[in-house]
Amino acid sequence: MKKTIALSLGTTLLVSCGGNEKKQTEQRPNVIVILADDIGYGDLSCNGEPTIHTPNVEKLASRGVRFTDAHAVAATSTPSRYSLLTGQYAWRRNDTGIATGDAGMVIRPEQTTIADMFRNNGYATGAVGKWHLGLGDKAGTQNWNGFITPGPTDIGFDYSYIMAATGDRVPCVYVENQRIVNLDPNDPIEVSYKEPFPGEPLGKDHPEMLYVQKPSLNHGHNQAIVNGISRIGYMKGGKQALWVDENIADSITHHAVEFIENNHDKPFFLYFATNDIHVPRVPHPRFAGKSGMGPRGDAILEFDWSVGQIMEALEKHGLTENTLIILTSDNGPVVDDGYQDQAVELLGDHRPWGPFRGGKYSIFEAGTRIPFVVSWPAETKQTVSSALVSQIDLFGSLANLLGADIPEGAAPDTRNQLDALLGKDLKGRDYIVEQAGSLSVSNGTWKYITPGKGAAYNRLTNTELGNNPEPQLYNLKEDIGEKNNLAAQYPEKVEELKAILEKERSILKR
Ligand code: NG6
Ligand code: CA
Repeated sequence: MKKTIALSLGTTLLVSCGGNEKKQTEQRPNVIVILADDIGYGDLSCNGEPTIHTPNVEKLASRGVRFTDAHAVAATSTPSRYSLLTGQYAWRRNDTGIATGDAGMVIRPEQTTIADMFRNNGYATGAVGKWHLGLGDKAGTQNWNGFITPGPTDIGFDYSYIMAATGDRVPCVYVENQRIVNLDPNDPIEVSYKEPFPGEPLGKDHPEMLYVQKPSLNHGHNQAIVNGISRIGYMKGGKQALWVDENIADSITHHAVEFIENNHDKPFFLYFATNDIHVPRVPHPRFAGKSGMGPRGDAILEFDWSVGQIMEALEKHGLTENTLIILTSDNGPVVDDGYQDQAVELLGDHRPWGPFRGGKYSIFEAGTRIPFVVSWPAETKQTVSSALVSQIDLFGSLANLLGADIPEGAAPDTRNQLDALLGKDLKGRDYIVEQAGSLSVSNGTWKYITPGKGAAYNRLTNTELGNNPEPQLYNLKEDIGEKNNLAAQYPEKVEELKAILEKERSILKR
């Protein structure tokens, strides 16, 4: 397959040398990464849970490869996104944890990202939706009232329309091409993660002002109040620029569709990172009450709608066949992530984590084993693949697809797994490395979790984190729920997997 693609791109290049520029651009696939937030393996009906219906994702999967053993690199957003975009494991650095809303750029301008790779190869590039990778040079020093730099354009994105961090972190505004949208210069915005602004009411003191959603008990989320919801961090001013929570999906989907429309006649790379289904979950009234599971389920339906809008836009421009869509999630699911949205009470029989143990924040499988669909109608057919794949390999695989070189030293951890992604190789990687409180390594059958001092359980979110002072070894083929720790029984397996991890870690010391 790889050969065929290389050949077809090569052939087109020849045609282009003959003077037909248009032909070349027509044949290179557009690439869209749809990155959901906190959607678990079991949250999409294509993965088999009968409790929810996500028809657009099902339609996408019916034209592509649906993976059962695909992984994000980390069980939270910032390190997961960092790894996907840079092709470097986030755990190689110590400053890639969950970013505040005023964090400086986590990915530094001098790094080469997957977006740089596309841009350098003649693609139009866009980032729309949740960012959570920092903006500006250093924490707390951004010029929120002017041009915020460095920003997405410095790491490969020509166009950006983003939320700085998460829905529950200030500033609650959209940033388009590194300027806050709709900002009234007479009402400048101020952001702090250190000190509250005198005179600005906080959620912890004014529960009566939280008319949309209140935080769960002891969860924090009790600082700045925006639209009747208290958030993490402090902000002041910028009233006209504030987003409306129930319109976030509409707004970012609209901008993603607009990016497709503006670039339909040239190859493009779109990184579309939805806000759904992160907290606070405030879906538009057209989805409210539709899932029977409260806002969490309704936000899943809203996510599915966004996917449908992207597919419709492609269809409208005749781009369905030659657009490669990768649909996945940044980390596993969580039910109560800090707001009183009835997610626990209304969950019923739904299993967001599917058959896996743990969830978001966890080194058990549900932390990083995420939904993953690759659809490129010109090249893929409906397949269910148990190949071991990781988001770390999107960079290397797509570089291979383009015949692009990755500069020396960049993206050190990414590998070419294009055949696995397109469903031609059903084995995938030899092993994957995952990160939560501890690190783990899995070869698809055996999984080793390094001993860790962190808490075993997160009582706020009701998650088994998987940390254990003892080494853990699970046979995922026989024990998908990671219940039987076989480390004492198979010390040689522990050594084998530990050695892989040590080798990976030693790359740091080169
Ligand atoms: C946690 C937040 C959680 C969520 C998470 C980041 C509290 C108690 N919990 O600190 O609500 O925002 O960070 O989620 O504040 S992520 O998907 O972006 O990584
Ligand atoms: Ca997330």
